[in-house]
Amino acid sequence: MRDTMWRCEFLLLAVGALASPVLAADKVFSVDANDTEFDMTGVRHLLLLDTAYPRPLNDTGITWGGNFPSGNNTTCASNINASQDCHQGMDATHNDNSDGHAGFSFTKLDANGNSLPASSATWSCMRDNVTGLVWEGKTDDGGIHDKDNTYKWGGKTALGTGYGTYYSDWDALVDGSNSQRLCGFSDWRVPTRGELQGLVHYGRTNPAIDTGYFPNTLASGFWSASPSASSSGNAWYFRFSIGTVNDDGYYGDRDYALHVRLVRSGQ
Ligand SMILES: [Ca+2]
Ligand SMILES: [Ca+2]
Ligand SMILES: [Ca+2]
Repeated sequence: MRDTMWRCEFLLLAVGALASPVLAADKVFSVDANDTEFDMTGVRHLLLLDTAYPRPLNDTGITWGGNFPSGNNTTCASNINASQDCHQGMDATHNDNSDGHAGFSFTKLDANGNSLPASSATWSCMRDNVTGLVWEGKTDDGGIHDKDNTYKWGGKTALGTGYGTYYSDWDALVDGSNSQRLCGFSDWRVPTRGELQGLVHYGRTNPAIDTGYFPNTLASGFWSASPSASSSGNAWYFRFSIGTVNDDGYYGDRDYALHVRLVRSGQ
């Protein structure tokens, strides 16, 4: 199992290196090598989906490391083993909390897509300055962007159509965001599994996301647009409670009522 793990990590690194020289390569080490329920089939799917991910990846948000011979090193300053997550990637090279925790870099956008200062108390969307993606801001106003809304899987912009059951629950969110030109854009869609993982802040929990830029995020499951390749009744989601994939390391039944945060890409 361990040998297979390393091989997969190498492949992920190779894919990322081709995609961008700014890769935060240690993202792949978020997989727990001691997790006996870890699903190698899932890693293969991740490879396939992320091969078409032509942009830099975010780092993990983890800024501390283990400390020899025991405990944690909260500043990542004197670890014996220098090959820890906190020494690698954007969190090490661009550690600036003024634009999002450590290596994360976000810009708040108003409803028309204009950039706002970091101090702005209200905003509609968040631009990820590392990945280039723009994310829908959730609300608590009972509207289509309300944080409490849930959906079954498979509406507009879901991937792999025609393979199994596709529900249309989130169509009102996709169509509504496009028709209102949320933040100036009309190409909103449900994120791929790789894009959604890029939002996970592995340095915190409940929710595992940068809450300074992503308020109104429930510590719960969020669908990706990515179906399971091995089961027509399932699809991939992330638990933003602790940042793991699905409930059990596998994938979720498409009739689960989960949340959705839309994304858009391009210029
Ligand atoms: Ca790192
Ligand atoms: Ca930052
Ligand atoms: Ca609400």
